Amino acid sequence: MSQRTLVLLKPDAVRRGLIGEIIGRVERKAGWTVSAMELRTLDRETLERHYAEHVGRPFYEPLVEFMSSGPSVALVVEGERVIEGLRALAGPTDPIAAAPGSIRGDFGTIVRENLVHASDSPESADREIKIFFPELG
Ligand code: IDP
Ligand code: MG
Repeated sequence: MSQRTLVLLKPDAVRRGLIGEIIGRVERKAGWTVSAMELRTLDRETLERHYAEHVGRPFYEPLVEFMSSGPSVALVVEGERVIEGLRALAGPTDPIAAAPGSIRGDFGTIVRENLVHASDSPESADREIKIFFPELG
């Protein structure tokens, strides 16, 4: 079942020079391909759309501050069960709870600065791809 998912390499990942490391892990999965990519500092409006479900939560404002603090890399990745697969590659939200071998488990310690975003469902992937790459609709 080939799918598309929206991945963000968050500002901490870019600042720490982990773009290649993280994209390398994605590329090494058989048959997965990067089909769109852009380096860009995200503005509040884009982040409010992207994180709409979290607006008003206590962690929302600091999350937007962090996510707009420097450039991110936005990617569309395509391939077999890539939505579920990218969430597994990333690991759970809390990097301390994330297993070693996952991106968050290998590189993170702070919940907010957990290196990557990956769409959590086909509906989220469609919605999020439209935000970052409207031309892919
Ligand atoms: P996810 O990225 O694993 O899907 P979500 O619950 O959708 O996690 O939260 C979005 C992002 O908000 C997380 O990746 C993390 O950066 C941040 N976040 C979530 N919960 C907390 C929290 O309790 N404290 C600080 N930041 C949080
Ligand atoms: Mg989420």
